[in-house]
Amino acid sequence: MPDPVLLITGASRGIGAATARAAAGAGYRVALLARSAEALQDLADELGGPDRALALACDVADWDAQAAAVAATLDTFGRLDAAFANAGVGASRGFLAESVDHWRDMVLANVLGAALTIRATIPALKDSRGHLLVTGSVAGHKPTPGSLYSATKAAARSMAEAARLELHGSGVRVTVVSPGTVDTPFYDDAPGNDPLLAEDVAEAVVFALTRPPRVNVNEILVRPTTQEF
Ligand code: NJP
Repeated sequence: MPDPVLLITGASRGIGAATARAAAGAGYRVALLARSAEALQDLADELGGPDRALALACDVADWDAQAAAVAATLDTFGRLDAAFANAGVGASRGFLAESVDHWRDMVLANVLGAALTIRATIPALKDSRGHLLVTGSVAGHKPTPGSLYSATKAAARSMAEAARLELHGSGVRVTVVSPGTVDTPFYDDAPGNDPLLAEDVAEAVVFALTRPPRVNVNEILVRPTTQEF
């Protein structure tokens, strides 16, 4: 059995990069997608180079780019066992805050981008009876005042459940990983006291990935112990 292959969007830093490191440590080969080509290549080199990690510069809002990245993954590694739709963008709260252009980029990355990852990977995941994972958020469970970001993450969570229902019977598992505050470049300065580290979320992803095939961990909600909401 060749080593399994995990495709990760938003792999250039933060939760995606930490998940790539954790999954590589658990024996996965990884396909790394984001727009920052140099950061992806540095991470691919760190994880063992072309036999173990593939850097694929890609805007998740671009269907042709995502389809090409999945095709390149299959060409290089010959299989796809799991896909983690993790790329995402935040925004300040307030319907009068942020620019309309920033809102557009956020909605395209968090909602359309995740949908395109699902669309691009479903055929290969059905072939491998694989695993689809989506990054949600505590904010997707409960809107916060003036947060369009919350709405995008509610959509991501709903999309994952829609995919689970569509894929029922195919052997493909679907997991939403919904973190509270994580200290990543997502924030200039992560709020609260003692936030999660990217590695904490990465461990949750690898936990779901490495359960036996009969076990589908549908959702992991993980907050810092200090976080109330
Ligand atoms: O954020 P950050 P996190 N096309 O900024 C990529 C969610 N979350 O790791 O393209 C392709 O360090 C970007 O790469 P680049 C959050 O909503 C977080 O914390 O090179 N890639 C980078 O790799 C998101 O869904 C917290 O700029 C695009 C990555 O996304 C996920 O966790 C709490 C892209 C962002 O890395 C990872 O966020 C929570 C595009 N169009 C949920 N746009 C938290 N940090 O507290 C962005 O509940 N990326």
